[in-house]
Amino acid sequence: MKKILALILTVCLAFSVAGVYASAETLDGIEDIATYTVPDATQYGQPWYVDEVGEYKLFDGEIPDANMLDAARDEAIKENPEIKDWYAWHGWIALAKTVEDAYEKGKSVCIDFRFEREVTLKEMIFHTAAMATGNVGNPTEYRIYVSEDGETYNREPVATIKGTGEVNEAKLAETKLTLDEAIATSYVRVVMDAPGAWVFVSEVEIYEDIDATDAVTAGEIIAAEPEEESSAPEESSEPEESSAASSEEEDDESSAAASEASSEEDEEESSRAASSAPASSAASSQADADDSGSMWVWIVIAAVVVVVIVIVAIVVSRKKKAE
Ligand SMILES: [Ca+2]
Repeated sequence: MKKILALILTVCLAFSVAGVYASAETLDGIEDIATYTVPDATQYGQPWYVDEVGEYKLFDGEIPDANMLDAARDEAIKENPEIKDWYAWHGWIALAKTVEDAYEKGKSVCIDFRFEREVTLKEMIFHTAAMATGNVGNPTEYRIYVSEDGETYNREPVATIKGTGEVNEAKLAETKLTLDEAIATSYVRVVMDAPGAWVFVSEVEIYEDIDATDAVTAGEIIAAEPEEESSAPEESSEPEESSAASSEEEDDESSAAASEASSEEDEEESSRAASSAPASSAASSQADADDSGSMWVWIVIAAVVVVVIVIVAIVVSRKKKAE
């Protein structure tokens, strides 16, 4: 009896291991074909402790621990007691939203990544640090946008994840963001919400799913979005302001016909958007379900068949013993 039980367990284990392998994506690191910039657009924040020319601190493999941070600070102060940028060392970049000469708290900063070829983006891992002093915090939220040309990004993030959000306490954070479906793109923008004045990023890992051969492209995602005058992602998060502004303009024109026509257009546009967006996401999730779902159905059927055979064998052997 014990032997039979062991056999059943072995068979079940074998099937679950096979299932895990069958459903796993093949992820491949793509930092070696990536470069990045920290746009000097006040809307997104300003680079501060940035890379020297030809230097890519975010891909140098150095992820500081607390001791390294303290050592870097002590060394910098020893060299120059007046130094303000204590943490401007080789391991990372620091970003802050600034207003003229002052830092603004709780704003968003961004990094734009560019790849040498179209990649099937699947996962990003961000290594950041919060500091005990200096208003340095781990982002409270990460948002990912994609672009076809490196200039126009989609408005709705293709993925969003909460960060740990510590500020003014020493805490290193590792935040992993995985896309539901891989996206084919050469340009990726990451927007981070800062809990304080600074975001310190030491390393970014980027992975593509090399099995995702029919991934939706950045161009398709952008084309599926409703048209809007602005293409900046952060502006779209303030719909109240922009709609108030446009209705004011209409009032100035004092043309009832014009505003009626434009509101009809808006309705048409928004209904088109509403119908197209869920349709495409439903399609992709359906494809996903077909893909991995059918695999699991067969594995479960096979497992059930094996278990039934084993049970029948047990019953038969017992009957024989009884006879
Ligand atoms: Ca680094």
